[in-house]
Amino acid sequence: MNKTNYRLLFLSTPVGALGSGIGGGVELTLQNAAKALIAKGHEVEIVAPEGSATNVTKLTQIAGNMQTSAQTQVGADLVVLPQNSVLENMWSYARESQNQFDLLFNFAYDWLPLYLTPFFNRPIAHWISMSSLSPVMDAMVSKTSHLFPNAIAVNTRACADTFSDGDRLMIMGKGLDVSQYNFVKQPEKPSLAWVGRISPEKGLEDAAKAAQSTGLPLHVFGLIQDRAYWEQIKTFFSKAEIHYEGFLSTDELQKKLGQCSALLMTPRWVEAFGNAAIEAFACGVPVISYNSGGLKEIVRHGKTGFLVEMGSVSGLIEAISQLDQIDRFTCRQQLEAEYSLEVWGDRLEKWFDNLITNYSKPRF
Ligand code: HBI
Repeated sequence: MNKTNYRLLFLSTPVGALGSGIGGGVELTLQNAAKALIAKGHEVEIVAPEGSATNVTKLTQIAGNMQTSAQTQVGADLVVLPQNSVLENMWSYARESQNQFDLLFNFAYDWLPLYLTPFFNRPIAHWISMSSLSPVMDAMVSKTSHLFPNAIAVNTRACADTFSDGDRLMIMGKGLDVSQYNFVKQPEKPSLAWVGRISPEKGLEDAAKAAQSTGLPLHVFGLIQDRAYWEQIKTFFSKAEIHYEGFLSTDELQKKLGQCSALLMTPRWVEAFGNAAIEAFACGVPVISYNSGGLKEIVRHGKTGFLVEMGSVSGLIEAISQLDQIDRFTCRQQLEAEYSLEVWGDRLEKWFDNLITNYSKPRF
């Protein structure tokens, strides 16, 4: 059968401009998904808030007020939408231009795009980038998963299981552009890395404590989202050697990350995936992580890193002492086998084939 080249509209997260780091992992996910599908001959246009930047494909910037972050809506029964919301304006643009596309791909972790799905005359695929956070969002995820079976994807089974209709969600994994990451066989000197938005749910304090106990330097990469939390950690762990490296481009990040002995992942929440884990693997860096969320499905204990009991800093320290058991090339091999753009692109394309071929508006 001759392969159809799709015209796809990607709608980014409304919490921040693409490239600002405010959108966290979902910015990388969106751009890698666009790369993966463009490599397979499809066309992608990205819609994102004003001030966004990308070198991957055509970008349409939309004005309006940023959306309130879902992390501030934990447990909420209400939907919050600012006046002249960029989310509302992005979806007005989508409604006006939908007939130029075969499918829309939503990356916002928000109620509105899910609710709007039956109002459109094009299939909408949804990427749910975090675990369950609020009843009002969970209810809309469930409702949409019943109206449009297979239209909602998550990274991992662990993330899906936090939603009441988790069995109706597609487990799509993740992919990255392997050619952007250089494998480092052996770092020049021992050190630890931590990558992520610096915010309480990411548990940076545990990594600082492990660094202080082992005396190893800790290189911290990511946007300082919660300044007070960051200052608290530096004060409390004043004896730890902490180097803040900033929110870096992929190329700058991989150069420094590759020189680390291990990446510590210390999430306090059910980490939906953990982009940093596969970026570390791409550089040959083993991952020491809490045995929680998506990381349970990514890290091979004793092979590409270690999984320790949730919240156990002593477990982190124990694992750090066993790092010489890990062959760093195994990390790179797992990445290439399971998380390359080709592997992920095939999965996304099959998903879209199914949604486009079987699309029909629900009969009410
Ligand atoms: N909050 N309301 C809202 N919408 C998002 O798209 C969103 C968010 N908080 C965090 C976030 N996206 C991303 O950082 C994660 O999806 C990775």
